Amino acid sequence: MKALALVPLLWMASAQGSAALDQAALDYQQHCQQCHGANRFGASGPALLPESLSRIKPAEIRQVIASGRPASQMSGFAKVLSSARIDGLVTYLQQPPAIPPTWSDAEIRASHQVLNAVDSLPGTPQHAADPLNLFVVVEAGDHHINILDGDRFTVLARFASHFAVHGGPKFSPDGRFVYFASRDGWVSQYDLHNLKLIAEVRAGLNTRNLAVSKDGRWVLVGNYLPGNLVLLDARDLTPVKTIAAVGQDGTPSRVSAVYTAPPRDSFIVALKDVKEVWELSSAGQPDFVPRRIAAEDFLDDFSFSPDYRQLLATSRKANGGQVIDLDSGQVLSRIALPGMPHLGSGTWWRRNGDWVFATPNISQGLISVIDLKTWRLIKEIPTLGPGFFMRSHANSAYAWTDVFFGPDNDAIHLIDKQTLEIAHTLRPMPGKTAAHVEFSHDGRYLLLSIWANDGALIVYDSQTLEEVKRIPMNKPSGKYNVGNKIEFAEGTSH
Ligand code: DHE
Repeated sequence: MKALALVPLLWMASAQGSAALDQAALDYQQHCQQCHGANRFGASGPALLPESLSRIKPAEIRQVIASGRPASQMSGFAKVLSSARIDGLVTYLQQPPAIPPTWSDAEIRASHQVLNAVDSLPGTPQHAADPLNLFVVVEAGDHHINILDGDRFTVLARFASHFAVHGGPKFSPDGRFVYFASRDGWVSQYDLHNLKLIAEVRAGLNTRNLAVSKDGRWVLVGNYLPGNLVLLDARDLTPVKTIAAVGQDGTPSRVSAVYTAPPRDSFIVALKDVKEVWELSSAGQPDFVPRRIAAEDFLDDFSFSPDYRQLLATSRKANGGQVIDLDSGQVLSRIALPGMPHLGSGTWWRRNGDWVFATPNISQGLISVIDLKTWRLIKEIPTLGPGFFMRSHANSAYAWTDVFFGPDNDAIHLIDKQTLEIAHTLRPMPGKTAAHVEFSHDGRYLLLSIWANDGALIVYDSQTLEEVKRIPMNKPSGKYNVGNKIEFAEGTSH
């Protein structure tokens, strides 16, 4: 891997490489910058910075430049640029820009747009659906959001999102507003009563996720680029404050993730490049000065215990997790988690009266189940391949988990929450990835994504496991039930 990573550097250092990069810079100006911005920060097209492209393999970048992206404005350049010049562009886009990218408070403010004034809109739902049983469904294939009536399973509204909405959208405590974060840093606020966009702001150049305070007054956004937290007024996303992610010793960091901890009336923040967890109180008149908790490792992701007093945190580089007590700030325990758990997508439930937490692992086909009293790993459940997401509901006997990676990615396992055995394996659309479920508010139905461009949203009866409805969609990814989310219900992600 290291040798491969050196290749572009060595190539750049050569006279041939440097001439090709100069040509690529010219090609970028001529063919790309109109949509992707002079500084590659993005405009009508997405940002093309190394941070934005790190998840995409060079071969895929090349394919998109050569052939375009279906259902988007990105056309192919294979007839305009030679193969060597396309290669040059691929390398150029993966290099940091000559001037390090910045996104200042002034730029955040300038990007802020109120599209509909909340005061001018009715304060009650202007549709006939149950507002607590609406689903917000992200359609990743063509970057759209669907609002679904959770009783009739019909689409009430569909609108374009910014490029690559990632992570769970978060809701105001009354369920009226939903807030989305895109990987390119755009935050959008949508009114579920009036089915209208309220406001947008670009809070960063590369964003991880956002959280809404317990009282619904604040939205806090965590960024990789620049490494900071951006505080917004939840009424209309007016920028309030930027908090640089800098460790106690002055080391700058990226933000891995930010979550709200309602019983603590605070935000909890994981930092990726310094060994600290931050707690920022949102109670009363908060100053948003972080309380620093020393961690034993850098944190990529974490999940809370049901009472929000402890957090189970992981570093993807390390082979394990650490349990941090948020009150005392002490590391309580270390847990063997062998396969890069995606903790934000884990879930907990009661088993024989005690809480257990279960998480899939991105690099190994197993589910780790942990006793939340002793923090002991009580079971590793082998699956058909590594998974991403896990979900359940207090009224369901099963935790549903996908096999996101590998040849069995069309399978979905239903784990019996008491025996911790796989009770059923479904293959809803053979050959197509089945992933991510969300239950209706009462737990009677659930929605499952067929994660493909010609995919679908499948509605199941959660008791009989019968298919109730299939709605065609373009790579539906996450979906979120308003009632479950605002109640921080057992089984859903927080
Ligand atoms: Fe996610 C949630 C991190 C890659 C789809 N993902 C999250 C959260 C974190 C996270 C910290 C919780 C945030 C929240 O909900 O507020 N994800 C990461 C990564 O570090 C990782 C592995 C690599 C990366 O570069 O980001 C990663 N995630 C992906 C994907 O490739 C997925 C499958 C497709 C995509 O959209 O990029 C993906 N992540 C999701 C989804 C959620 C999510 C759908 C929300 C899950 C939920 O049910 O709440």
